[in-house]
Amino acid sequence: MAKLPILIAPDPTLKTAARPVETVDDRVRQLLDDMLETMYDAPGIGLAGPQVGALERVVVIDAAEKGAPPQPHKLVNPEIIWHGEELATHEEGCLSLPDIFAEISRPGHVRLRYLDENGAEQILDADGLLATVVQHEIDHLNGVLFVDHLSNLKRNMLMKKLSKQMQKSGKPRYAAATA
Ligand code: GNR
Ligand code: NI
Repeated sequence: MAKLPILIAPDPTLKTAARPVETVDDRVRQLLDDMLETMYDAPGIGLAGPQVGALERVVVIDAAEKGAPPQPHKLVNPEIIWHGEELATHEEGCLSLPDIFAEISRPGHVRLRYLDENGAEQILDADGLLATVVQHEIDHLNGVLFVDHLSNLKRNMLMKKLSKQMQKSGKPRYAAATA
């Protein structure tokens, strides 16, 4: 197991679509384990390949309530095959957009097809927070961040806030950014 560095926006990798996994082998299983460790450590309730620099369609999620037993999901090549008509609104955050939050509306119920860590096809029905996180993670696989669902005005405002925060934090990638 290893903790992986998480990319922070605006990193071009986060805007790039990820390629499907061809074979679920030991390398992919190791990546999924490392991603779960990274997610729990962060802490977060989801993490997608591109966030750790892997442009592959892999996702880990654990949206179990606090105090409940852990419910890790490892999803390879996840695809939404159905979504309900009703929208649900949740406040979203993202490990690649630290301390940025916004309310986002998405289908409240989705059905997913994916490969598990043994390469077997599975179906997952998700509602509530899990449905939100599944859609947030599949967006990452397509180079989409939750702020991309907002108006340009709101997104620009939040990205400016992030840039200021990162400069203040002294993270080397941001030290040279213009004020
Ligand atoms: O940890 C996370 N919490 C969260 C809260 C509401 C909606 C989506 C998320 S996912 C996020 C972790 C993350 O950035 N996954 O890509
Ligand atoms: Ni995210």
